[in-house]
Amino acid sequence: MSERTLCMIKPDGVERNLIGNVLTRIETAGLRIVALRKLRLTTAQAEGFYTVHKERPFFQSLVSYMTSGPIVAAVLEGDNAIARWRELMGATNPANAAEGTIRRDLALDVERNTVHGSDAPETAGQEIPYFFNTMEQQG
Ligand code: 3AN
Repeated sequence: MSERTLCMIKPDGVERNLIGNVLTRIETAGLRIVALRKLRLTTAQAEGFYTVHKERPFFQSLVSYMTSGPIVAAVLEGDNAIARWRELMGATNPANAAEGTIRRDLALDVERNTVHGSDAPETAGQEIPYFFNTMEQQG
């Protein structure tokens, strides 16, 4: 079944000129890029995005990292896109990520792990409109 998911290239990826590397992996895997933008999150926007983690000990550090520089947000589409994008990303901690995944190949540590992907259809349904309005989702 065709699905959509939110992808982010986080500040460590943008800063190290890895946008093209990540987008190439996405396209090579056969996922379609429906929408794409580069932006810098404000503190309030990063806190809002990661609100499910607000009680976690790493929350403040995560927000400060996510606002430290620009990110790239994208909507990806394809059969089973949510699981396929998470498979391409690899495990949250790059030390545990499988060979050939983005996090294994490119991530720095569990916080600066280069990419984000929605983890379920409900999350994708909240995260996509966080970055893209209806017209921007028509690509
Ligand atoms: P994922 O990004 O794989 O869905 P989540 O949703 O559990 O993982 O975590 C969201 C983000 O919070 C991660 N991408 C990472 O940047 C940060 N994070 C998660 N766990 C830790 C941790 N133990 N220490 C520091 N940062 C973390």
